[in-house]
Amino acid sequence: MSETYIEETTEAAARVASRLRIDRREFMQFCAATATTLGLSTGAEAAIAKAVEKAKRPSVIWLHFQECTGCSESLLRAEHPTLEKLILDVISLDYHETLMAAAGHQAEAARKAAMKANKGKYILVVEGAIPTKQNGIYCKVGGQTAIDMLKECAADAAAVIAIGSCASWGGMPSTIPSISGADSSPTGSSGVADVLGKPVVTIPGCPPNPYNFLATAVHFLTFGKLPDIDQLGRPKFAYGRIIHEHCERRAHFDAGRFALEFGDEGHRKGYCLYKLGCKGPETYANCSTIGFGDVGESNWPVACGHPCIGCTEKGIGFTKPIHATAQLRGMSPPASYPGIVEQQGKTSFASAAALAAIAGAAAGGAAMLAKNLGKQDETQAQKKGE
Ligand code: FSX
Ligand code: SF4
Ligand code: F3S
Repeated sequence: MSETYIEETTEAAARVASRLRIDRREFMQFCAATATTLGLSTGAEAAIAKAVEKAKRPSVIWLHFQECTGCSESLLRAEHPTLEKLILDVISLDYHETLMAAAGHQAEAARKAAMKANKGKYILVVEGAIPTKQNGIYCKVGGQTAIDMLKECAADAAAVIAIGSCASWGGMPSTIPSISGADSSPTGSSGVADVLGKPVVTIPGCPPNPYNFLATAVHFLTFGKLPDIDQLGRPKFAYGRIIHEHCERRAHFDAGRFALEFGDEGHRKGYCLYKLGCKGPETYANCSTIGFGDVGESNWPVACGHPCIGCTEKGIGFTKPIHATAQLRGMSPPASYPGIVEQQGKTSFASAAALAAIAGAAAGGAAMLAKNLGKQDETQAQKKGE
């Protein structure tokens, strides 16, 4: 990087910092963290700093349907004072039902005016599922069904982002009640892509991590396009790996140390939560690497001592029983997967090697793993007085 470039970046950062009334270093830290979250190479923070300073903020129209407003809450109530300032600086939030001062006809007029003024250029963000049963009568805003409002707003949008699991795939409102004969949710709650009949960017999570939205918006601002997505519309930078891969309790999983009950010794010692139903091994998200709300450590479910419920993952979150154990990818339990708590000497080398493979351990570590699995059981049995 040339000296001029560094100087220009420093000046750009100083201008944004003064505009937001935050420290310049804090702003550069944000740019560096966003570049890292996006998986960009070193130096990309300079491009981000310049884009945030210069680029015209994209107009955002934010709709709310079947949801709890947790997506907006997590975005705007972060402990860190700069987060919401940055969000509101990076985008121009022109219509947001729960934040705008306008109400009734005034609010509807504001939405139409923003759509007209930014035709073909605005980003449509949708929070909440869309009820589709009985022509969508279960959710109406200003007399219009969610289905009609979504279609109307999506028609002239430059990009559509479904924020939260509800908008991504139906989320909690799409849960099928456990009564006989029910084969769908009472209101037919659906995700945005299903209603529009075309793929959209999805940022699942209940609520989703605000940084994933912010990083997506910054990517749009810096490169003029949305980040690469997977087949479910999820940005690959955030949903490319399972939580289990980078979990801080992973060493305990590999060594066979598990919490068996809430509050037991293993739980108090921070052991792996797999046996309590942690869905980290089958859930794609970056919770274990970026945390939530910028409040420091212990700021994601597993760090707080609760198993991941798979809230980002269709078919897992709000669907799979909360204490059911996760499917370990790459093998089919129970045939090839050993009982994690086995007497020492009973765990076969082959089954331990298979576990070691899925756990990412080297094959050579399998013997040690088998030993540890046995030891774990022995210790736990001794403590229980068995
Ligand atoms: Fe709530 Fe959003 Fe969950 Fe849904 O987040 S936190 S119910 S994903 O749409 O408001
Ligand atoms: Fe972490 Fe859950 Fe994996 Fe255990 S099972 S290592 S708690 S993600
Ligand atoms: Fe959700 Fe699991 Fe992350 S419950 S917030 S995907 S740790």
